[in-house]
Amino acid sequence: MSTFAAVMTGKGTGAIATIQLFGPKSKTILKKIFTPARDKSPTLEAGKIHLGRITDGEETIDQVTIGCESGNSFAINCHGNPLIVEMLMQLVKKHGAKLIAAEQLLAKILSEQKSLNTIAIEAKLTQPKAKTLEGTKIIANQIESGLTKTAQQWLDKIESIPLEEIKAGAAEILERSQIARLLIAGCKIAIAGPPNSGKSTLLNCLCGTQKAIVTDIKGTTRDWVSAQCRIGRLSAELIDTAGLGEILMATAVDKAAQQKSTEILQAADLILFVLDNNQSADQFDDKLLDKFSVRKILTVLNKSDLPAKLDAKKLPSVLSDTVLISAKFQTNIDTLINKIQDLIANRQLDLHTPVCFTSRQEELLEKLKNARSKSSAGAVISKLLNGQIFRHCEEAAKRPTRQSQSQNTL
Ligand SMILES: Nc1nc2c(ncn2[C@@H]2O[C@H](COP(=O)(O)OP(=O)(O)OP(=O)(O)O)[C@@H](O)[C@H]2O)c(=O)[nH]1
Ligand SMILES: [Mg+2]
Repeated sequence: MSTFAAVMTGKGTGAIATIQLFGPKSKTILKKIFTPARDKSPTLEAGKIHLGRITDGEETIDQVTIGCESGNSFAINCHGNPLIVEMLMQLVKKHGAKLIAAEQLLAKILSEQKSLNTIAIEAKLTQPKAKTLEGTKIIANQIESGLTKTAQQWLDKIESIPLEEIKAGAAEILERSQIARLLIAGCKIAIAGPPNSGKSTLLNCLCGTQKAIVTDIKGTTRDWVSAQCRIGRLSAELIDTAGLGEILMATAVDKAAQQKSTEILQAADLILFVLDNNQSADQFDDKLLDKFSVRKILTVLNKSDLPAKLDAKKLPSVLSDTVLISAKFQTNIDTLINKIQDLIANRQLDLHTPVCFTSRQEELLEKLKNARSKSSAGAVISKLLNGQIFRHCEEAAKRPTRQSQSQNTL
């Protein structure tokens, strides 16, 4: 097995950074580059922390502490200047370590821990990326209880539980996981509507900053603007699409922007269709609605501070769920936020309930839902608990991430 190194702390400047060395040659490499402050020949045994310097020949690169986690795993805690981190990475590379991304290294370390099943490893890899606190708790709970416990119970009692019960259980988990996914990975909300209705003003109002340019000129937003923000208990990527109103007379550039807008609309978990309440209901072309393949649409009647000229009853039925606000004066935004939450994640989720949270688990539960025999169901459940970790981790191992790419080329 090779020896690997990765920067485990976030990118950019920080007070400290941690480089993890993992693999059979880790200790040998450290003995060549680490000069301890006191004990001149430290054993680097597990559980100890040593203060000292990392040197490249005569040159001292940084003062560090070395955390000895096991015989082949060491944490080099150095100063957080990215230039120092880069020099240390190049030094360990020179001595034989392969530079990889933090997630890949974590996957390797976790895979070595025989006490962890595959769901637990995936949980530990996915948890740092969860977009909401509820999401992190849901994932943590899948290790001891949740999906692990359910899968283990199915496997233990495979002879006595009816196949149909297992299949129904898998279907239920898949269904429930859709809400969990929104809490773990965040959701996408597209803001669409005719030009000048207040889409960009609404984006700015919901994310609390001036992300998108607002003017009274129709078609101000030519491209799409996105912002990450919290909406109640949700973490949402809000995307202000380019005005779709003039779709029929689009120029080539507009067509490209509108094509992008169409893709965004189709990938969204919810569309906020913003209309100007100070204009009549025919302010948009009905053909626009053909672009909406998602079922969840909330019609936002904007500019409630101006006289109402729009008769909501005249709107097509797909736009019948409405909320009246003023984005400019931030009126009724709480009602809008509550409606968004209800539409996206209308159910509270018991945080201990079994859910799946990786594409590998999802694929296996789909197979389980359609299993034809007890033996095939058993094989799928075994894979769920002890199969190879999810594919994208293995692919990531082949394809260096941007972080490790820059480290390799510098
Ligand atoms: N009175 C009033 N004016 C508003 C409100 N919301 C937006 N506006 C105004 O409407 C105009 C258009 O707002 P934008 O947010 O740029 O509209 P848009 O839908 O993004 O427009 P395009 O990017 O051109 O499609 C600006 O002058 C805003 O100040 C509102 O609640 N009340
Ligand atoms: Mg705009």
